[in-house]
Amino acid sequence: MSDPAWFTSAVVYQIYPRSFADSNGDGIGDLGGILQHVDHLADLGVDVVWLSPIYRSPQADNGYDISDYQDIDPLFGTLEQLDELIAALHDRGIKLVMDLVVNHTSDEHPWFVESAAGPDSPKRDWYIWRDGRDAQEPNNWGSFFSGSAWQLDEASGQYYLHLFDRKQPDLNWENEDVREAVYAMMRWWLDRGVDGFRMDVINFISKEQSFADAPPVPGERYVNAFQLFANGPRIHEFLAEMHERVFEGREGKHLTVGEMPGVTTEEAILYTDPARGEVDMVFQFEHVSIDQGPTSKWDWIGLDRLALKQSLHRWQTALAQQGWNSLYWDNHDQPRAVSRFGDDDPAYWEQSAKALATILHGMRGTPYVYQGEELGMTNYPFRSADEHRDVEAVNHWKRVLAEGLDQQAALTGMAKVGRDNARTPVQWDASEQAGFTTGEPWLPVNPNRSWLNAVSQVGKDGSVFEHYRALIRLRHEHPVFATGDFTGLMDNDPEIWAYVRTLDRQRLLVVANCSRAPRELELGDGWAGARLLLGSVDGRADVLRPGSITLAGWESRVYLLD
Ligand code: ISL
Ligand code: CA
Repeated sequence: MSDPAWFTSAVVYQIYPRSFADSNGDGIGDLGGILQHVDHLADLGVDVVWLSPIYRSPQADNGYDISDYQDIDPLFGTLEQLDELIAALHDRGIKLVMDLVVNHTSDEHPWFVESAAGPDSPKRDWYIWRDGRDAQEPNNWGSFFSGSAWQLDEASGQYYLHLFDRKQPDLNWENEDVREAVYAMMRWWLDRGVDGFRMDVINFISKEQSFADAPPVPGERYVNAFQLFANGPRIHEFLAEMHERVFEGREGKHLTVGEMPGVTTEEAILYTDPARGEVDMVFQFEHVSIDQGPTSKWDWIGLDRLALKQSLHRWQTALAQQGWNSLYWDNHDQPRAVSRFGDDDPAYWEQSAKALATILHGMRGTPYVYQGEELGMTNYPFRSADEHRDVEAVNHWKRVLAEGLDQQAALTGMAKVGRDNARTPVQWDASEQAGFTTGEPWLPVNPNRSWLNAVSQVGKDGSVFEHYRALIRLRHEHPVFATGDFTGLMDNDPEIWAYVRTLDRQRLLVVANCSRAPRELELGDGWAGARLLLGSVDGRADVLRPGSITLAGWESRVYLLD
């Protein structure tokens, strides 16, 4: 085998700037705040930072609606501060990856303003304009953020497509000038010193050009037309072209990760096969859809932990020979991992946060840590609809009211899977605003900041933070973490999460008890003599003896035999 790619042993940390740290007291996190905390990232030991969007934006979707790709929104700071951040990170050996949001722009982007000027505009074709059908939308496609995916432009009488908010019109990737403009922008950022891109919903950029109706869903006026815009006819062509036009001939170790809702293992292999030159890795969505019912993301049906484990193990096995995957429990769009997949009851919170970390970081793939995850931050105790700020939740609630849908079910869904769970301020210390701001934070701080915060964990033996730090160090030290083969153990046990990684003579054993009750495990004599690399409970024997072991509730361990 040729040398494994550098990112197989790397760990990425995601910053959602709005909620990370505020340096000027306006209650909104900013670049100045990130600059104050770069040592937190260096202490943790991560290799790459992925920064959610900080470009100029009307903030309809917290920056995922961009009106200028080549400037920083004053809310977050200046280009000079970004240069400073790149330098501060590079000084510490950390790369910076920017968010690339090019399925759509803001409706305030000059490209769209020009496109909307009229049917004869030279940029008309840069977006997706269609005539209506019988004085209604061109088709039945629904927006991810409720309602139709088409917005009527009164002046021209035509509609434009927006898969997300109406302030996020979709670019027309069939148009070569659009593609060249995007590639030029990407090169500009690489020239400025950034190390790659996380590509927002990048598997949506090639749409089925018929714009036919999606199969109707009884009782729904607008439906998710997923199969007509995800992984579309020219997607591989576009990504290969992007790779060639942007990265070819460039020195350095870049990182590209495609966010791809609905991607299958078969497609992921194609997207990430190095020989095809598309992206380094994908974000798949299978494991973050397991607690969702068939109708929508708000239809929360509770967690089937066996299904969760089997899903992740299936991805491990499917990409064993070819392809590379990202590993993540949460991000700015998902509820907090420990509340969703672990147990955030104070009695089990710490062990379960460490168990989730152990399970994920022991796998094959590139692990991602979402800000606050390294502290075991939890969901926010949402009680009412007006506590939510996110456009997705706000629009959903409007629809629930307008259509007389079940309010209690909607509130439960919003509390369980609403995106603002991940967006409450990072808890730096125990003070009232958790050290996030000297002003009023844009979203309230979780009340558990009194005991759950960075100050009480950094440098404290046995803390969640120190556990993450240890796992990241292990990936750097032992190649078996990066490239070892994966074999699932006890695949039908809903509580024990266990697997083996193998590389040459090295064998790694990862075991976690995903339940409150202690569990006895028969490991078999083959593991006698294995060294305990990391455990979540203090005082366990350093070396495994023949026979069984007993894991306390939510305890996890990593053993190495070589
Ligand atoms: O989960 C989803 C589909 O399975 C959708 O909510 C959505 O496609 C997905 O989360 C895409 O997210 C990204 O694009 C959005 C933005 O709001 C998110 O913050 C971003 O991560 C539009 O830019
Ligand atoms: Ca600020």
